[in-house]
Amino acid sequence: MDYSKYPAEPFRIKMVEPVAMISRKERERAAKEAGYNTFLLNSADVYIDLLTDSGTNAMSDRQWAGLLLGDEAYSGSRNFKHLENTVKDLFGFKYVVPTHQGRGAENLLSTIAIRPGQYVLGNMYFTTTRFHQENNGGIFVDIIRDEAHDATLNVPFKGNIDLEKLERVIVEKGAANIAYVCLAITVNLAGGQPVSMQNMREVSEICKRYGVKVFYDATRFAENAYFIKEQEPGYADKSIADITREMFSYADGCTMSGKKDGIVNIGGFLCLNDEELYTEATELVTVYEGMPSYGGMAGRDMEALAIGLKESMQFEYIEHRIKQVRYLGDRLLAAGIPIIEPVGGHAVFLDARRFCPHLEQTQLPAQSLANELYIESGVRSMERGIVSAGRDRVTGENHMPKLETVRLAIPRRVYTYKHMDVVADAVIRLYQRRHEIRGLRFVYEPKQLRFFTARFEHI
Ligand code: PM9
Repeated sequence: MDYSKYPAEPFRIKMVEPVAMISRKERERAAKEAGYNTFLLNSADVYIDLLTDSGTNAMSDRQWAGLLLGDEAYSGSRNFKHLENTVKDLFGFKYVVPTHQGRGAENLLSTIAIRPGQYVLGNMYFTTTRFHQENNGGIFVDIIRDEAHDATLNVPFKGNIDLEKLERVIVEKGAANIAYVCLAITVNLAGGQPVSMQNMREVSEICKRYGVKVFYDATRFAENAYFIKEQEPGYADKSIADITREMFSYADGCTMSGKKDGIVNIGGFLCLNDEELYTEATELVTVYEGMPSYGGMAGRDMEALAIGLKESMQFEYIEHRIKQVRYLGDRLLAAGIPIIEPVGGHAVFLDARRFCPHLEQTQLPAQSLANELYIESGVRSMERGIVSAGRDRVTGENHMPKLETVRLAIPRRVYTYKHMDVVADAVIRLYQRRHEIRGLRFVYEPKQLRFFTARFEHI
């Protein structure tokens, strides 16, 4: 084993949670009872849970200690001060509004910054983000570079915004009709692909020229910062903290789900520089989340988040994090399994189009593959394809994303390299009998964010 390529865990394990695998017959029953939707499985029926890296992280001893310092006053909690000061210090924004999780922040931002009929430009959609943008009358326009929609292209910084597309849309629609640019670091549905510092700088320059605001989806900012350090000329000797500070210097604010790079189980926030927007956000947060000094989080949650944000920027932590995910990807690539390349920050994405070429996209190949992987091995993953993409609000037609994938998302500090081996072996076994994977169809389709609670049956 090359330990610089795949570093050992930079932590000792001091508490464990036993996991068990039920039999294949029981998994078949569980999958059926869950309507062939991996979201609806009971966690007790799952062996290795790669459904999401969101809120599934293992907290450190310091974070657990922080929980005991929770100041559960209704308002003015000292833990909020700690969180607020930490975020201001790390990200450099003027104002911080706490929320219960990322979509709470998305709701606030979309409500205060979008007028109905305005366009919101983004580097690929994300499910909850686009929901809130559209729910507030925004029209989402994807301006990510074309390569991001092709799973086979192995190019760095595949999450970058296409600057020509950005400028063209601003000129065509008129700057006044652009609500803002939403730049995600990293881009989840493109495979956890990072955005380069140069791209952030150039996006900021163009947007400033036209008077358009730029808000980041900062959910996986530390992973993005690591990729910049590793791959962008001029950043090898900079700390993750310096890179983070520079990244955010090109933004007017951000939404954050603390459940990812905050390394906690719940929490989030909105950052802003504009005082008027901040005032509006504080008025609105009391409606949907709670006081501007807790926003739906307990005091102890805010304490754990303040500590987790700092831990996610420690070099040993983030290097292991990225390289453990890469290890799983490398094992799959070595076995000829089709995945999104390059391997991104938080997950490995199986390319269901190439895995199941015998299934049409309308036969939900990624949903089918995710289910078969569970039945094969007890490994839970998530569909990220046509089901997640949902329907066009105007025409009612299915969005047909080019990427039809199954995401193996790795929770932070939870699983070992051996677990990655178990997952890789399961995928490889399934690949050998991939022709047996049958398509699915909806039997229950929720009106919004359908992937969470939809039910399916075999065609
Ligand atoms: N992401 C994920 O599994 C959890 C919910 S969707 C299955 O990837 C980005 C880039 C995210 C994200 C959540 C949110 C919303 C915003 N942006 O889940 O509300 O990946 O904290 O964050 C999930 P919350």
